[in-house]
Amino acid sequence: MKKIVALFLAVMTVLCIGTFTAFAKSDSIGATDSNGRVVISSVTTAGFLNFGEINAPENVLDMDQSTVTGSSYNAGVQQSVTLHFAEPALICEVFVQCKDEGGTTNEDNSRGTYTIYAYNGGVETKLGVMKARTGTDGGETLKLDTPVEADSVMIVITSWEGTNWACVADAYVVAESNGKPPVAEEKRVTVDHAESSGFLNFGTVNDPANILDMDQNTCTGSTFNAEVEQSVTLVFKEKTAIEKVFVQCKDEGTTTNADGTRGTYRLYAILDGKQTEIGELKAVTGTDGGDTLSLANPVEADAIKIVITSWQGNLWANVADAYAVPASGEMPPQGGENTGFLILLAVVAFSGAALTVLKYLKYEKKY
Ligand SMILES: [Ca+2]
Ligand SMILES: [Ca+2]
Repeated sequence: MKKIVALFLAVMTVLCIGTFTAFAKSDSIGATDSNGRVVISSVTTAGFLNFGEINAPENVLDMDQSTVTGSSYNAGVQQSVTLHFAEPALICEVFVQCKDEGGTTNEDNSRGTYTIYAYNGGVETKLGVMKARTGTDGGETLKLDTPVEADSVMIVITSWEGTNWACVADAYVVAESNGKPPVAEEKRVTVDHAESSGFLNFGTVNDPANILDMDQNTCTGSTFNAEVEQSVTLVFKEKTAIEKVFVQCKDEGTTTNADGTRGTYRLYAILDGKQTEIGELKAVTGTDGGDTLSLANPVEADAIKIVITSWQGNLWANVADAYAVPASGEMPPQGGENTGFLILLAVVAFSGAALTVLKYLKYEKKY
């Protein structure tokens, strides 16, 4: 019985430690490490023979020049090493070095050439050609004139001299500044047209199209009327998953509410004619006006409707500008949100089982 319990406890400990290690690892994944290098989630190779650990693709991540991935040069196939990023990043440098085998073949102290490509959602960009530099201070850095957004980088061996393995010993990619591509804030969903309802029509003065020009002086609206639905709708060119909506009202120099707002907007996503409330925003005025609604999960929509639900003062109930931001694709990893909870469940279950066994043992001893 004791043996069984000991075995159970050992298995439980290993499982718990394993789970925690996996969790800690996945939790620490970010765009870059402390050196500003892009975090690599996996490495794959093509065109090399497989010699197991000796030329495992991961050897290119240990910054140990004596471990490599590669095999004899074969000009008939594409021999390459691909670094897959944990998250897409804006990159500015690629470093590659080959094994230092004491001797060099080419006059310039290199063994061959690498051609470097960046991929972003399957779209290929050739970044440049580098020498396969050897020597203990080996390696070469390809600096990019303009940062490139990428989710992976491929190093292709395009020439090799001598009989030594065509290989990559180490490689890393440096991210521009914080490494996050400047996506979400810049991108806006393409709008086909804007519509309004519940306002009096004053022609160009309150034309619905005024909310598309990002000019806070032009707006659509009229005196607040609680009896009708006063709204503005952005009709998208095509169905789009969105993650943010920005709305600002006209800056008229004064504010009515203590918090610098004029009223409230209630926002709806419209999909196939069905409208779903997605949240509320303050009608923020002032030259730095505007407020952004960030959605916890992307919502698919054909259109966004902004309804004015309250308004203070005599100024027009209005919308000056609005836009929606498409979902960036930086979705949390599948199940990522639940990992912590699952671990907690596992630990509780294991602990419960362990306690039961221990209690049973005590009971057995007693009687
Ligand atoms: Ca290495
Ligand atoms: Ca405007």
